[in-house]
Amino acid sequence: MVTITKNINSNTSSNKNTLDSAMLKVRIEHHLSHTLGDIIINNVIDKQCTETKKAYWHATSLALNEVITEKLNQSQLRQSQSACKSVNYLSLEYLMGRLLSNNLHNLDLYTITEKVLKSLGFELADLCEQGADLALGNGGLGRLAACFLDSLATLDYNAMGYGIHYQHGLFKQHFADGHQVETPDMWREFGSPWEICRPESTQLIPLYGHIEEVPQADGSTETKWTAGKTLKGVPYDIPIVGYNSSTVNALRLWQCRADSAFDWDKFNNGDYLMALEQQVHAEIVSKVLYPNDEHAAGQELRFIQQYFFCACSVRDIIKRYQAQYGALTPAQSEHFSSKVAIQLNDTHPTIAILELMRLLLDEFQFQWQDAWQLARKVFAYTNHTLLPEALEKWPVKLFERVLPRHLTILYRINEAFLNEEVNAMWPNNDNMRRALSIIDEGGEGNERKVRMAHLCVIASHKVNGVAQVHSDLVKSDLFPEFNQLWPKKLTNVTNGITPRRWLKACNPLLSALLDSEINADWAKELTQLSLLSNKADNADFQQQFMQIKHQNKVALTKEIKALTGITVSPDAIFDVQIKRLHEYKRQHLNLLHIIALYRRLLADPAMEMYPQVFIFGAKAAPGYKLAKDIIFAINKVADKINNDTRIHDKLKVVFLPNYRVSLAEKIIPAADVSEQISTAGKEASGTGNMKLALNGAVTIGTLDGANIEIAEEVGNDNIFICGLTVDEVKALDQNGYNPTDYYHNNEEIKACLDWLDSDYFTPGHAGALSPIKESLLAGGDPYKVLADFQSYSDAQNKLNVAYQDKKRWARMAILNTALMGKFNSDRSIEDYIANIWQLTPVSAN
Ligand code: 7GP
Repeated sequence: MVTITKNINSNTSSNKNTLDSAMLKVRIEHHLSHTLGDIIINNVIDKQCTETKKAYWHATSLALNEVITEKLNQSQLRQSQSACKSVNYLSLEYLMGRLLSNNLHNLDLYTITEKVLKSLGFELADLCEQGADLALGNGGLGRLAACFLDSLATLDYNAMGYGIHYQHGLFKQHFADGHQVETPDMWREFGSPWEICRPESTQLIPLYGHIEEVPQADGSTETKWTAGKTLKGVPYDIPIVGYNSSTVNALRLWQCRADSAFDWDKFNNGDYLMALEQQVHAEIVSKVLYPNDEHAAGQELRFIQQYFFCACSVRDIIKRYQAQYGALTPAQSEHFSSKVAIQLNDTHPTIAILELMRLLLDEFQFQWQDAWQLARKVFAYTNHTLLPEALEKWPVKLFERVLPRHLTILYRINEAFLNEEVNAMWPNNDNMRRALSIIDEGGEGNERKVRMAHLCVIASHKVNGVAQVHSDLVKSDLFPEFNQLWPKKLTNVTNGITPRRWLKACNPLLSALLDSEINADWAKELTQLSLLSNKADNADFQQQFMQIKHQNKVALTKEIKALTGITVSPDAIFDVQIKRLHEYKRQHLNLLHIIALYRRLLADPAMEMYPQVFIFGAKAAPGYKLAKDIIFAINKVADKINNDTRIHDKLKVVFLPNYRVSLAEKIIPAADVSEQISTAGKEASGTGNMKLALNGAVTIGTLDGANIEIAEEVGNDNIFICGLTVDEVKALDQNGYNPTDYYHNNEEIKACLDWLDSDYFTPGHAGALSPIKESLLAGGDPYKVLADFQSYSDAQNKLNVAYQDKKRWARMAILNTALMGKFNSDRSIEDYIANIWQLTPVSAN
């Protein structure tokens, strides 16, 4: 084994892999027998049984890891020798999905691995299904972080992702009588082949306790913090493999443990549970991902998660700096900020600012100004939402109890900011001071709270939104005063997606067609796909493109059957809405239209309509009642429609359970229509919209988030735009929106909503679906579902007609794929590099 590894090692420093099939086979079999233990019983293995497949999946992953780890080591050495600047991406969420297929594609080892496994009697695609999703995130923000890591490694930048090693990622979802039921995610129940534990980088993290002012020889005082408790952070590194590049970076995830595993005295006295108390309390910190999407959680445990992960990460960043460049002293300030960038993925990692300040002041003897200047050069912050309920505010009292020293630093930052910067711009203006202060002096219950976003804006040198319209709203509506104070600080970086996972790996048929058409590595240079535009009207090409879509739809029909028992025809329009369930994303607008279609079909069974299948995938936060009501309603309406023979299969509704990255990879290649119907101004960007369009789905959507930029790229003829604009939504709010007007003036809306009150969809349980109607009428319809209904329904009609013109539709689908080049996450990363991080790439050749 050692000799084989050496042979391979000498070749892995570049992006060429010379792992041949013979070697790969030897390695897989070696891991099977030596690392995992032989599973062959009496010389017979059952290749169909799940355990066997799991073992081969594991062995294949371990074999691949030998190549990956070697590349990781080489990359780290190269990055250190070149003394290049690095970015440290701090995020509480990483929605990685499965890694085997992606890593194989990125290393260009997919085909040979496929051959080797075939010779062993397995299908690689089948084995890939055995891997658990790494669901360490909720939705868009977490998946964006995963795409960015892929791009950073692909472009050969020195980057480290930091996060939490959650024992349980996002919950698993199934439906019981149409209701969402959550069960714990067990992604590493039997270990994970991808992670490397790094005990040498363990960190000890103090919290709680008290502070005191200690007089100094020069007459001043110094704040001393005596912590009440210590947590231990143990890092696990997950290698991030660049596509066709020489770089493998790491995602470093912190696991929380007690400083000491158990208490011998208590154990000896027979108090077994109490002996473990400390351990249980510590392990809870990294036990589970908070399942809230766009809603601040508010509990002490979440606050400690944030602090724990920030403290571990900031200490690790400093430790890595020191290992490379020596002591960190005030004289090194400039140097430090020329080597280290820290990106805050939303406000969840805000405490990193305070922790860096605390370390510089208390442990590295920096003066205030030196520490503050350094911090302001290092940090930058990305905002991902304008929803007020997602903007984090932590009670001052909680800060005081858990992080008393950090609070004193926060006060000083605030004081200097208000007295110097705010006062210089708006002298003696109490209103401005109140509006911009990091401390909210008290709304409800007069509780003082820390506005985390204000601290981020004040401490960062750049603040970005994630699509042009969102960044404009961040300037005009969220932080207008900050924008006046620092006109250059607020900026835009439009999101992107990695074309490796979201086309090359998930859509092999389309990828092969693109390979044969495009004479460039399109998975890196995605704008090259625009060459396809020339073929958008070519009958042969249209036929090939749509044939692939059809094959992908056939594959999805099988998946739908297996997961739900529902039969759908691959000839119908596959209309897809996949994203977290939230009122602002308006799955209930889609539902209302489905109910209207059903009603129209019942009234006129001969109605002209091309068959359409509405496919949903969505998880609702477990505590979000209305979101769960909407899931229930969709499932109940689906039951009724799918079993109603009167409508002759013209309409089907499918809610696929347990939506996650690996399921998205199956749905997206098969989609004809992409539903992006958020209330204008509410969806910061969206990234599912990009993935679906890249795979040839046509968008029906509002002028919101990145939809606007997608429309600019594909042109208005190749997208179905509907609904109110941002300005119209604002005007409606200002003039007083009254949803009951729409209810009374639109006979169809009224009939559909009233239908929900009956027991038609829930036999014997009248009113079970009424909460949706209530939210839209008595609840004031905060997301303007009724205001947009007619426009959406009209756009759906146009779409249904357009689909029947096969040539027109093929042209639209091809142009969507062709014109998504802008939304490569490599482009987003290059924007961050140019405007915010200023890194230079380091590659082997
Ligand atoms: C999401 C936004 O809702 C979505 O529009 C955007 O594309 C994505 O971030 C990536 O930028 N936000 C979240 O997932 C989220 O949890 C709360 O935001 C902080």
